Amino acid sequence: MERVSELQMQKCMKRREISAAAAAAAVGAEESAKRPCDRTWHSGRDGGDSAIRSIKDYCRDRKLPDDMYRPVAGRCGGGGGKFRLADLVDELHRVFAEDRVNVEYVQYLMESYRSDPAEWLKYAKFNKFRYTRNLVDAGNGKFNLMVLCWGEGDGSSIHDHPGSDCVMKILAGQLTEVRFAWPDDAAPDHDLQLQPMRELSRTVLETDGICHINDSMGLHRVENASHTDKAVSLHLYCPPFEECATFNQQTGHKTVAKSTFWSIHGEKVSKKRLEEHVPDDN
Ligand code: 2CO
Ligand code: FE2
Repeated sequence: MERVSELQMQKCMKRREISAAAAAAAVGAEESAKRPCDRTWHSGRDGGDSAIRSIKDYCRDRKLPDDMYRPVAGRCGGGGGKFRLADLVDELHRVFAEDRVNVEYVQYLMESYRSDPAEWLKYAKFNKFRYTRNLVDAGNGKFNLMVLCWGEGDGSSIHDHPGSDCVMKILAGQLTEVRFAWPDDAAPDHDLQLQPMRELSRTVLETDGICHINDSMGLHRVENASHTDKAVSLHLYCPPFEECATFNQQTGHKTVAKSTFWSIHGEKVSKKRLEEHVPDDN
């Protein structure tokens, strides 16, 4: 594996702990930009045991407390029973109460949850024209958790995740994540140039699959390529954001777009409130 450059290291440093994609950063931001849905650990056959070990080793090496990271119910000796959506939310609140959070552990939690429609159906509110964002939990201000509903053929535009880590999990159907390199802002006369954006990778995510992205890993577009099936996904953003940049694939031109909710805690947001923020396709 390539070593990360000094510059990339500095870029990643700021979020090294929150984004303990740190392990990913150690692997190399450049390397991870080439890989879609980079996962810095693999739960494998041991049900996540190695993930917990690697998270704890990471913390120990850096003299960070590791006692808040533990196996969850039903996984690697974490006790029997089911790890429900409510358990996921509780566990997220527990770890995000700390100043620093290991994103590998957040990935582990998101993967450990097994999609059960009975638990998330109340949040799954569709719009026939575009994908919807439905808030499940506002966290403690450090993260938020939402259900996204994708009709047949729906897709986002190419966008960033301003300063945030995004962990996304498929709850139903399939989604395709297309990852792009950032446009080259350094190019002379960038504003005048038409530069098609460079596609880095394309990954089909199946139900219960997860994916992780932050700005150091590139930009992405998510789409439901199916013309017969809807799709639903669960997204955690840390920290939450209210707007992001969207990019024109042909020119790389950037626009700022509001990220609005279609429903909050299962209640549809009023038309008036939605009209105050005309939703952009982000
Ligand atoms: N980031 C997009 C949004 O929050 C969804 S694509 O997955 O990150 O609307
Ligand atoms: Fe996204």
